[in-house]
Amino acid sequence: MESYTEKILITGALGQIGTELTNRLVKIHGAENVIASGLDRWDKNLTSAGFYERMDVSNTQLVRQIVKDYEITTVYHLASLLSGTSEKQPLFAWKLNVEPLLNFCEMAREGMLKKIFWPSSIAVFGKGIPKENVGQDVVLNPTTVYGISKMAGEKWCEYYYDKFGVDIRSIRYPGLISWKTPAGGGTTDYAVEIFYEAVEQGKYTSFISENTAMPMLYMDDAINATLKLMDAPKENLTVRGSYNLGGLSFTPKELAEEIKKEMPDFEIDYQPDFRQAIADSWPASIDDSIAKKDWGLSYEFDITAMTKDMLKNLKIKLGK
Ligand code: AKB
Repeated sequence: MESYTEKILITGALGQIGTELTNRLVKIHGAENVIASGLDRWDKNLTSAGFYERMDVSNTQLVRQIVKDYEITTVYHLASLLSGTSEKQPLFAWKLNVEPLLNFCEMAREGMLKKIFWPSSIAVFGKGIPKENVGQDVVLNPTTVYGISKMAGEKWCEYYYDKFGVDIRSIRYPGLISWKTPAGGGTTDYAVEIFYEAVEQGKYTSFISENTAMPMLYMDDAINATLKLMDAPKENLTVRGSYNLGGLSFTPKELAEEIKKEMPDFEIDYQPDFRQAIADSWPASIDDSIAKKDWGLSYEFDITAMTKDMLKNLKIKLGK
């Protein structure tokens, strides 16, 4: 394997995944080798990266310049508009979710980058696909703007690998649950909001109906999986679009029951909105056996351990 010092650029570094991934990368590679970037001002409480670039990831020339100036070898390109927000701004979502990815693929093709991570989503599956244990290679049929953009992105990743050997790696993330940085604009976000509202109000109104199961994952497991995939020997990888990642599968009602074990007075009711139709088009559970076989995907948190950890940390964070 070629050995070199990794210089890492993270886009979307102040987002839900970005903040936690950046801090883990700093622990592994040192702050001097990690450059965080995002649209907002640098919040030093959120990221321990050695450098921060305030940049619009759609600004092709600026991004190229930054990659050049810092001699970046590896990009974690996380900036993206999630499913709910994408439905409201379809053209912008397409532009943001696809074009900057192509810019990074081009830079890798030209030899400016060695490795790229790019997140896809369970949103690629869509209507008419079996609900349970959905396999890696089913026909993709997304019916949302977000799902369409992620499916196109996966195809571009495959194309750049097949044609030019670009080493781009990807995971189809399920809904991600975490307490450090709130999620924003997703369909699975109910599973984060519910914890904030449980701690702050003792009750929650879910925008997803009680019996709708979706695949979910605790952030610690998501970060571990991402780093494991990026560390895996190239020759072990058989998927160059994006790996299925199943995590947990539960409904709002089941999650509320877990919260009630810790907070018996917690109450939930249901007022589904436009995101229900998005959830209805997604799988309830995913088969991730190929990721387990190729690069040793594994999980630490089940729904009970996750619920306990979320409530413990949020109570501290929110001073409750
Ligand atoms: C969303 O709900 O849009 C995201 C996702 C599953 O990709 N969390």
